Amino acid sequence: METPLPGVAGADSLLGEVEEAEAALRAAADRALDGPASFDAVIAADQKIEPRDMMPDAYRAGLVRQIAQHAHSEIIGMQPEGNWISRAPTLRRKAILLAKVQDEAGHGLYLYAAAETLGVSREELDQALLTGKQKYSSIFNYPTLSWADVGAIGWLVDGAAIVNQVPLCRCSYGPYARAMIRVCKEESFHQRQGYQSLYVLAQGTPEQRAMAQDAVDRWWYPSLAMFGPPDADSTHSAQSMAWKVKRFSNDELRQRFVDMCVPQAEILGLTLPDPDLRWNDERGHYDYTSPDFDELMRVVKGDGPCNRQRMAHRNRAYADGAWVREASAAYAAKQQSKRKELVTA
Ligand code: BYC
Repeated sequence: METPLPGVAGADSLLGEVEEAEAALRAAADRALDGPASFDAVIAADQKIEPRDMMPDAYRAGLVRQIAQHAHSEIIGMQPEGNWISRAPTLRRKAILLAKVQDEAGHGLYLYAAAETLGVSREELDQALLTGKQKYSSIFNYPTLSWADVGAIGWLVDGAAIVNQVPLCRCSYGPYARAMIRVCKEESFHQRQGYQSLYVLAQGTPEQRAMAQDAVDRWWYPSLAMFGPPDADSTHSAQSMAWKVKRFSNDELRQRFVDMCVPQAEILGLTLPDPDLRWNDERGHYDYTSPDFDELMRVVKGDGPCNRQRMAHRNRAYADGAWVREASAAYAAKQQSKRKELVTA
């Protein structure tokens, strides 16, 4: 018997924002500025910068940094949940989890393709991840200890990802904004599946309920840390916001996430592990305890509970996939020479 899913308060309005951003993207294409416009004029007019447009080197480099890290996060992010595919409690849950993890691979591919439009190759991006030159989100360096972690990741990690990524649907770089629209629609679905899975556990036996609570206790602060350092310590925010890549600061988005999660936790009947979490009438927001930002920086620098394991697994998978890359390159070369023969015949 399927448990009916109560409303995911706040999630519908985020999906509405994605749809508005999609409509705005279409409208922007219709009223593109006449003739060649300067980079600053395009940004000021809230139009999109496209791959062949002139752009400052630092804008290009900043985008490569963020989009590549984002793509790497999607790919590394397959590991913690992938850990439970073979141990999902039912065939239905296994099929759902398989599809979700596969979606994350797809997100990685959209994002690598967006980064490639900026003049970097896939091989360079792969090497930057494999050698540790480029990073990925801190959140994926934490272990998935129980089945409930899959639900907590869907609810909290995908939830934080949507809050962070919905504004990126209005980012000034066209290929990134377009990729984000598709990603956000899928992430929104992922969040609902995590929420539903946790809801079932929270309504279950005392052991299942305790398992769900334990997962929420462990994933809450790492999810808050996903939004990055506090605004005062954020090195890229000011420039990124001036270029309309980022639309809101790290702390603004973190607050938005907290405000969204509190009513959702009440529906789930689970407690967020923060004794100081309470509504502040004056601010119109929940007050909350910040995550440990020293821990965030330690994890980003490579010293989290699973950094070594994640990178070792990724390097192994890359090496194991060498024959697939060779075979597809050989096939592409064969097709190209066939096309050449046809043209010259
Ligand atoms: N983890 O100046 P700041 C997913 C770094 S995957 C690691 O504020 P910025 C999913 C930051 O990079 C979703 N590093 O940076 C997949 C910078 O270092 P560098 C992943 C972090 O860029 C599978 C330094 O700290 N989402 O949804 O303005 C299953 C200073 O920070 C983190 C994205 O990638 C962190 N948490 O803002 C389930 C979103 N925080 O580069 C789900 C796209 C900060 O100078 N990215 N750093 O060495 C962004 O929106 C922004 O890059 C951030 C950081 C908000 C993350």
